[in-house]
Amino acid sequence: MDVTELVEGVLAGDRRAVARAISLVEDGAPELPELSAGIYSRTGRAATIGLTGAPGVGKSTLAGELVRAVRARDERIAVLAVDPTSPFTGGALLGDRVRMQEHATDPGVFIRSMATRGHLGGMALAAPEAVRILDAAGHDHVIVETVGVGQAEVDVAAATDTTVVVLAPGAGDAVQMAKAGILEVADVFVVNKGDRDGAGETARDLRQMLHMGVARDWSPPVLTTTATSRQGVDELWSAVAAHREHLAAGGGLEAKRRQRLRREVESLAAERFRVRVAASFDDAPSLADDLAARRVDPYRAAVILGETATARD
Ligand SMILES: Nc1nc2c(ncn2[C@@H]2O[C@H](COP(=O)(O)OP(=O)(O)O)[C@@H](O)[C@H]2O)c(=O)[nH]1
Ligand SMILES: [Mg+2]
Repeated sequence: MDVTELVEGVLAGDRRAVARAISLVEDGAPELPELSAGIYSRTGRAATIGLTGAPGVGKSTLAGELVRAVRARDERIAVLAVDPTSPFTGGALLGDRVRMQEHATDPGVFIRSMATRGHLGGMALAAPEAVRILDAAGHDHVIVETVGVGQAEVDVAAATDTTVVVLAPGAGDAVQMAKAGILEVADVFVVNKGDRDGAGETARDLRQMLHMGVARDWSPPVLTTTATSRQGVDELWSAVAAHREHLAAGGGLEAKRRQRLRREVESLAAERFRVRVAASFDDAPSLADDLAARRVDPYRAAVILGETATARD
């Protein structure tokens, strides 16, 4: 494959090139480093938004409405629906596409689902590269929707400029979120299905829970929406914009992105080293024997293995 051509296609915003590039990310293809090198200097423009919350709370419906709001201003937007736990893009993500069907033929909108396949380090490392591809392709906004609210999903959704946590009326949700560490990473809370009984109560419970938490320099607002009738969507968009302005004004956006990149590179480097270490037992054939015969203890063996891995080329 001609990666130079692919890079040019992505930078020109060509949809097929973008789709192809994201498939390379999913597969952890060997062309990935070259692709990354080609696009990286052209990233950093897009505003990124993470949408997380339990399955069925209305994330995709809300994403579709946010797309509509962005398109009304004639800006470009991409939605990346991510399933960090499944190697297949399963039913949940298919449902997402149905929910955003009306935007499918709009050239200013790119919708794509993504699952982990071959990528080293899984979705936590694959998703940021996919977002950069969408960014380099000229989308003004990139929404990252995760299928659920587990640790992997929270990590993916939190790797954005603004993380939106969506709930629906009903007991248990807020407690579950506190456990998953979501209260700390959320910048905006949405209680969707505002047309259902108990929406007010859920919002109240959530506000109370937030009051008990540690004070932050940004107090996450708790909004109520009814995505199916478009109620509260403009307010949600305003809250996202306000958070972004807050970040930008205090230099926090740069700091947040910088920290995110550091963590990403640390994980990439660690993953590379882990693979080398695993392969290094072959370079030190007697080490396993020495270990088994109790001539070398595990701590000493780890040092030897690490050195063997470092010397590997
Ligand atoms: N009553 C009601 N139903 C909603 C609302 N928003 C979404 N839904 C419905 O909830 C279901 C799940 O929505 P979906 O967007 O796929 O949720 P996701 O799994 O979080 O992405 C769909 O049948 C939606 O039509 C809402 O505000 N009120
Ligand atoms: Mg969805």
